[in-house]
Amino acid sequence: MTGIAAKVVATQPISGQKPGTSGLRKKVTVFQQANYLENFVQSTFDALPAESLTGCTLVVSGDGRYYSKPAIATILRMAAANGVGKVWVGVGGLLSTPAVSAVIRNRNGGEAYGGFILTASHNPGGPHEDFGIKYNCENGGPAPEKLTNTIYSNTGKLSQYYIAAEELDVDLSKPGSKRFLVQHHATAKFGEFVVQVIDPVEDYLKLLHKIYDFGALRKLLARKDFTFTFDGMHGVAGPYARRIFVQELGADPACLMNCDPREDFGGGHPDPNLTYAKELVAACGLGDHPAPAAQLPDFGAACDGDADRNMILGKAFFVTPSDSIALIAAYAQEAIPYFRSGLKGVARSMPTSAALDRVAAGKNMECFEVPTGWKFFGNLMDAGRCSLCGEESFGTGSDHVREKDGLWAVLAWLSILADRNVAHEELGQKLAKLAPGLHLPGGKAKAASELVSVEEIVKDHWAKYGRNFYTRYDYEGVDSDKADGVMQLLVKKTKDITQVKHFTIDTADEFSYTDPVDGSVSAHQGIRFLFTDGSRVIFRLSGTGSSGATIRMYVEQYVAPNAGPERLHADAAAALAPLVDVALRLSNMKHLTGRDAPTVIT
Ligand code: VG1
Ligand code: CO
Repeated sequence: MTGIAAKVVATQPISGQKPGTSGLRKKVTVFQQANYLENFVQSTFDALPAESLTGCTLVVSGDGRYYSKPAIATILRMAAANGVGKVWVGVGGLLSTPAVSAVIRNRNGGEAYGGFILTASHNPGGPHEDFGIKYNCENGGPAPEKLTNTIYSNTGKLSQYYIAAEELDVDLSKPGSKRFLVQHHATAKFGEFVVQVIDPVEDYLKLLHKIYDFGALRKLLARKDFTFTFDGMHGVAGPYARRIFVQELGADPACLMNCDPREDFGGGHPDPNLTYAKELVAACGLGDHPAPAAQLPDFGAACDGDADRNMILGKAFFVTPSDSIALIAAYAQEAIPYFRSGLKGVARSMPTSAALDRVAAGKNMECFEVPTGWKFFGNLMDAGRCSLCGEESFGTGSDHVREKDGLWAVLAWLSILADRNVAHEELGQKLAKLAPGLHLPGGKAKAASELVSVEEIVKDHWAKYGRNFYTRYDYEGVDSDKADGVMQLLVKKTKDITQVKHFTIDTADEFSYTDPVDGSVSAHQGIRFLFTDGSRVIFRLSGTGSSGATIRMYVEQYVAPNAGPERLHADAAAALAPLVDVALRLSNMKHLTGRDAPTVIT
C-alpha cells in the first residue's frame, strides 16, 4: 500500500464560528466558503487532548442533508492526517443523532472516542438552506460548553490545518471496510487509517430491544382497531422507522409517510410541529384541512431531520411536548421494561412546562431545571441522577443515550398505549365476571375490548395532576438589533415591574444555571417572569438559527385538577389568551419588532 502524505494548509481565522445551542449552523453557501468547514474541524481536533485523539475511533455521519457527502469526505481526510485510527460512517453517510450517540457509547464496547454529527436538525436543507456540524464526546453527548468554548477560541487563532493530500476513495453505499496508509502530521509517520461503513440502524435497534417490550408493541400494532401513521419528514428517521415499525413490529408499510431521506427534505421544513408537519397534522384530523373523522389514525407521530425530535398526536388531538415528557415519566416504570426498577430523577429545560415537576413531586423524585439545549442534561445522566429529560421544543429522551431521541419517544408512547390497553382489558374482563353491569373507570361505559385512546390517557393525567396550558410563539427572522432591543427592555422590566394587568409578578430574572455535578455556571439563559398564581412567561433568543434572530416567547398557565373538567379541557389558545396578552405587553413586541403575529405557534 502506498502511503498518502499529510498536507499542511495555511489558513486564517474565520469569524462567527461560535457553536450555538446545538453545534455550528450556517447556510450551505457559508460552509462552502474556502476553509470554512476545515477551520472548524481543525479547531475541534486542536481542542481535544492529542494523546486521546491519536489512534482513536470516531463516528462521522448525519441526517443526509445537502453538502453532507463533501463534508464527510473532507472530515475523513482531516481525521487521517490528525492521527485518528478509525472512522465509522453510516451507509450513505446516514446516522440519526440518537444513533450516533448509541454508536459512540455501545459499538464494540464503547470503542469510539467521539463523533461529528452533520446536521442542522429541524432547519431546512438544500443548496440555499442550512448545514451544521456538532461534536459529541465519549459519553455520546454533545460537547459541553467548556469544550465548545475552547473550539470557538481556537477558531479565532487558527493558522493551519492538516489534511490527507489525496481523496480517500470510500464506497459509502454499502457496509464494508477500507484501509489506508496515511501520514500523521504531528509525527510525520505513516499509520493505518480505517474507514468502516456500518449499518445505520443496527446498534440503535439493539439498544431499543433492551429498553422496550417488542412483543407487547407488536400486539398493539396487530389490533384491528388500532391504526397508526408515522411521518419521517424526508429526514433520516425514515430508514429507522421502516426497520422498527414495519420489519420489527409488523406495521403495514402504508403507515409510513415521507420516509425516504432527501437532501432537501422534499423542500419542506423538517420540524415536527403543528405548523410544519402539515401532512401528518391533516391526516390526524387537525389543522386547516383535516381528514374526515372516519379516516383518522388512533396514533400519529413525526420526527425531525436528524430524528431527535418527535411530535405525538392522537385522533384529532395534540399532545404538547411538555405533557408528553410528564406522561412518560408517570408511566415509565409500569410500561417500559428499562425503567422497571424506577426512575433516578427527571429533568426539563427551563422554558418547558412544570407538568413534569408535578409528576416528580408525586413520585418523590428529584426534578432538575436546566438551560435550553440537550448538552445540559449530560452531566446529570452521567452522574446517575436523571433517567428522563424533556424540552418543550419536541425533544424527549432518556439516559439510554445522551441525545434526545425521536423514535424512542414514539415507542415510549406506544408502550403507554399498550400498557393502558392491556390493563383496561384485564380489568374489564375481571369486572364483567365479578360485577356484571359495573363500568370501567373513566366515567364511561366502555367495553373491555374498546381501545383506550391517546386523548383519554392525557385527560386522565390532567385529572390527576392538573394541566399546564402551554404555548410558544416564535418570531423568526427578526432584525438582530430589534431582537436585542426587546431583550434589553425585558431585562430592565425584570427589575422594575411588579404587576401586569391582574397578574402579580412573584419573581422576574435572567435564568442562570449552576451545574450540580461540576459546578459550572451558565448565565443569561432566558428572561423569566414568574407570577404568583404559578403561571410563567419566558423570553429567549434562539441559538440554532443561521441568519437574523428568532425571539421565542413561552407562556404557561397551571389549572389544578379540582378546577373540574370544563376548565381542564378548555381550548388552549382561549385559556392562554390573557397571559399571551400580558407577554406581548411586557415585551412591547409589536412596536419593537414591527411584527403583528409570530411566524410559528406551537
Ligand atoms: C432549539 C430548541 C432547543 C433544542 C435545540 C436543538 O434551540 O429551543 O430546546 O435543544 O433547538 O434542537 P434554540 O436555541 O433555537 O431555541 V435540534 O432538534 O436542533 O438538535
Ligand atoms: Co433535531
